[in-house]
Amino acid sequence: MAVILLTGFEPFDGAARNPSADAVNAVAAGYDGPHDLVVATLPVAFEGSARRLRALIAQHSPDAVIATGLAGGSPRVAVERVGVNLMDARIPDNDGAQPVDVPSETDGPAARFATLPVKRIVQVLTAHAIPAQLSLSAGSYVCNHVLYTALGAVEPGIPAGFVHLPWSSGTAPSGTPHLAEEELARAVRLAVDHALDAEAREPGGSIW
Ligand code: PCA
Repeated sequence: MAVILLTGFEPFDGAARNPSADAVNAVAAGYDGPHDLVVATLPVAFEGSARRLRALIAQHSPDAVIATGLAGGSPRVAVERVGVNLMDARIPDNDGAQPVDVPSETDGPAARFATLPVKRIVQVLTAHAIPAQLSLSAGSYVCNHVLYTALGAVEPGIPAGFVHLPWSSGTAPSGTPHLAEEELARAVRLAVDHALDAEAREPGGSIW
């Protein structure tokens, strides 16, 4: 049985909830698929999130890693293509740390590409009428740090990546874009279901 590590994040920046934790917990609660799903909520802290993620990977040796987090303001589910070796925090993390212009890993490469089948996942979400897109930047806060860390921590050949979620209907500050809670959970479930698929490679190379 394939082990899939699926993570969300705790609330941050004064919010009461983080829709990513709600979504991964909803997926875990209703999971009836063929994989062994390991679900965790990471702290929104540079050091703590990386430590926890590395420990989870070491403990469970997952066959795929899908981290999720909130991209407040986004109207769509965004499947991240790349994590950059940069921590540049606009606000302090939940431990009060606010690194500025600091690499995630001192001697690490400038960037690491996600190894999940990102185009395939966007295609599947779109086919299920869930607003979704590829994204070329996960920012420079804790989500990007977790993506970069995950890609460096997994064994070679293990798909890993990050899915940014919009606010959910129940958590969105007024006036911000949001999707229904069930839709976010369905998006995450579809990412789990297709994490081990082959990447979608069209003749010509682009899905756009
Ligand atoms: N979103 C933040 C960190 C935690 C989360 O859910 C980010 O995009 O970096």
